[in-house]
Amino acid sequence: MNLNFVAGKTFETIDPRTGETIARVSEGDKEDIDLAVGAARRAFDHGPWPRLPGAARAKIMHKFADLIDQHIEELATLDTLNAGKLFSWGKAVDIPSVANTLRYFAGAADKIHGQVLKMSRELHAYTLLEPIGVVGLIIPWNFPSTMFFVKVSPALAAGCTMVVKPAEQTPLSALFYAHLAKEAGIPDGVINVVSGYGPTAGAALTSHMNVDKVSFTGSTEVGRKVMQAAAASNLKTVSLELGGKSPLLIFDDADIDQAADLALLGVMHNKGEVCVAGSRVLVQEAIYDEFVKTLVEKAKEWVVGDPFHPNSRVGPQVDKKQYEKVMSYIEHGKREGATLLTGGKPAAKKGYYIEPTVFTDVTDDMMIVKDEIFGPVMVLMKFKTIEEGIKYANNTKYGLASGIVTKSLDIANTVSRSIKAGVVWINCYHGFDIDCPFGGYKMSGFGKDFGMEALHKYLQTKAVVTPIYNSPW
Ligand code: TXE
Repeated sequence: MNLNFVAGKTFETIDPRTGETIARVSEGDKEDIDLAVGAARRAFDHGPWPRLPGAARAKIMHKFADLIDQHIEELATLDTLNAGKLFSWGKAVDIPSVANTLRYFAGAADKIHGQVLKMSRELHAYTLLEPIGVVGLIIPWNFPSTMFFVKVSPALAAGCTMVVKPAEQTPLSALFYAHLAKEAGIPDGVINVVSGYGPTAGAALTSHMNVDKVSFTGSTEVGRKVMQAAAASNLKTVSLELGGKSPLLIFDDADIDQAADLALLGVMHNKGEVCVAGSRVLVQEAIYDEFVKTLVEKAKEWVVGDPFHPNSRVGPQVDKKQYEKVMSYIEHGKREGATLLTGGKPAAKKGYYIEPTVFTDVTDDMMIVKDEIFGPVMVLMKFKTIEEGIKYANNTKYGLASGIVTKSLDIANTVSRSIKAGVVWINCYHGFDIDCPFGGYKMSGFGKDFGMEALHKYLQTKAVVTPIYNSPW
């Protein structure tokens, strides 16, 4: 582990509860990415990791997971301090799940095999699944631990070596994980973490000639740049998990209490800084008025406050830039003529806290309806028929996630097949599991994180063909 980068520069990392500096972190740039890619290349071309039996890789991955379990408190603390995430959630859910993500993919490491093919001619052929090589993993700040492991774990299981670029807002837990990887016995050069900014360190990774694949989670804008850099350099493969403006459709037969709880969970969880946030809530007209009353009442349960406090449900936005972005959308919504049902203001004098906010009386062309806000802001719309609900739900450039609340199996089946999104949650929201493939349709990107599909992103197929008997091929 080398925490001193070439130029010796550092940048501040802040505590969003106060806006104050927690620490200065080494700032990696192009030269550091070069060194890290060089180390990963050597580890891939000559090191033990890709050559170990899968079971041996799995054993080390299990040790890595056990070490995470031993440090749950510290890791949850780092993500709360650095990203404003709820400590109770980090301790109970986020950090234990990342250890389990490692274990899930460790379980696959010794089950990676090709197929014997039935050829139409006198040829014997089979496929080998080989690790893709050196991978660049660029991760965002909203789930610093989860995103680190949804990318690192399948890449490790596949036998790849990697350079991870954590978001500049949240480098702390990633650096801790690099330290634990070493302690677990991951060989040198296999996981390289370079903290730094996107346009410098991140861009250097995406355009590097010696990187074979980039897996990126972040904004749609930058996703586009990642593809361009890949195309302009060595045509490395790319997978992208980008933004969303996900719809939650609530039908007339829904239990209103349950629906209001789900709607709030959908968009307020992790203070709305969730790519799958159910930020557009579409309610069928017969229950609309009653739903609004219940929702506004229940919004009060989403207490804003210090994410270390056990009663808080909404922490601060990650930094000043995101806070200002969300506040400016709220101001836009007011100016564009939407009705503010609740919230709409900063929630504290210090730090980046924003009140849970709900707008209604919106139209399709409003920015608050079209754009990903990435904060605790819901827009509420009314629809008449099932067809109209589906039309509104699909009226977005994004296609990451969606939800349906209904008691009718017919509605659930019809609507889930009509929505253009990578996941449909029926009578639940944020129903994630490591076994369930996750990734977008449309401009929300392509390539799945989670599930066995994620492992296959880090593998490539080689066909091996030989004559069955000595024929003149
Ligand atoms: O994202 P960026 P930002 C959305 C969300 C948010 C908006 C902006 O709407 O408000 O994006 O957030 C790295 N080459 N999402 O500006 O810039 C960067 O360093 C290579 C949704 O933080 O996309 C970080 O590691 N990499 C999203 C990562 O990309 C570059 C999560 C994400 O940052 C780069 C985050 C470049 N040119 C934001 N520029 C989700 N899908 O969950 C930046 N990066």
